[in-house]
Amino acid sequence: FAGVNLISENNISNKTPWFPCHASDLDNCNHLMTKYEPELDMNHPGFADKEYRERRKQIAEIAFAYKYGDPIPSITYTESENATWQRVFNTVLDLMPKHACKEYKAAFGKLQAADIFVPHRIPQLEDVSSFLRKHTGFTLRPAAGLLTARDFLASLAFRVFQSTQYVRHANSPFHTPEPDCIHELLGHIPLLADPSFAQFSQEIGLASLGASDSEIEKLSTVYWFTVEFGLCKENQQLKAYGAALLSSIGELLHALSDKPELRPFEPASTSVQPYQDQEYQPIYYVSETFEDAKEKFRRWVSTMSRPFEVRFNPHTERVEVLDSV
Ligand code: TIH
Ligand code: FE2
Repeated sequence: FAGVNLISENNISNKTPWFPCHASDLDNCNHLMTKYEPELDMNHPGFADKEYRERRKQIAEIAFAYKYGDPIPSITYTESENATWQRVFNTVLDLMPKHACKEYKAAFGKLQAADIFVPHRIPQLEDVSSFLRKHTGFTLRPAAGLLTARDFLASLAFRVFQSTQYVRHANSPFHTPEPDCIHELLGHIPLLADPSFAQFSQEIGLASLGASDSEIEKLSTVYWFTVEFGLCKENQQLKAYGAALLSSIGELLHALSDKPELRPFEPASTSVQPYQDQEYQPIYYVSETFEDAKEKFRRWVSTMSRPFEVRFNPHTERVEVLDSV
């Protein structure tokens, strides 16, 4: 797919940015952001740890070599990596009953029943991918690190979640500013097994295909304040559904304390709220339910400027472009 030629209002031909049209095109959607690399960021807990940086490189190679259709290679995690997982896993077990939304808890139970979520070893992405496929059709691809928003969001359109496979540094188990597999597994995986949430995630992805840079920025801000840091209500009580809250005990307790500001999720304003990603968030957005968040999101997306619609055909794993406007 080479880009749609569009004639804009003043008759200037604009090219829509390239976007993947088939799940196999995601082989080209693996561009990394350089933020937080242990090699480059002096504040990274792994910056002075040569062994850690070597390990990161080794695991990143798997992601760079990965092609559509390959099984995800398994990793032999070290004792120390498994111990880090266990520390976070146990705190999630402690806090989840009170603070996680019901959809997260239900899927978490299924992952335990399937013997994928156990305290003493890090789950393998291939097993998790098969589990998700059975529940919502989502699958995983290994990612080498923090991807560009455009590449990351595009994969969601195909119900593909790009997941890191390395483990956070042992010195910072309860909060890290970059994604790692503990964040993906304990944060994202349970809700990707929930049909309503999976649909919401895919719709963010579909809206991103061929979007302008400023629209990508807005969509990734919506993603940030919902999928990563979202709060919701259950019987008048606040619960967490955001992955970055559920994988970080430190931030989860901060979000549910009286310190941060809470605002209702409204895509038009949420999408332009600046955020920082080094420290805990000062503002969180609260959704009534996933269905409500989805409806609001749909209404807002329909005001975006893209002059065509897309739909995903699950039989062919292809995105079809419909000339609509
Ligand atoms: N802060 C999360 C954690 O510690 O698990 C990781 C991140 C996810 C998204 C941005 S940072
Ligand atoms: Fe994440």
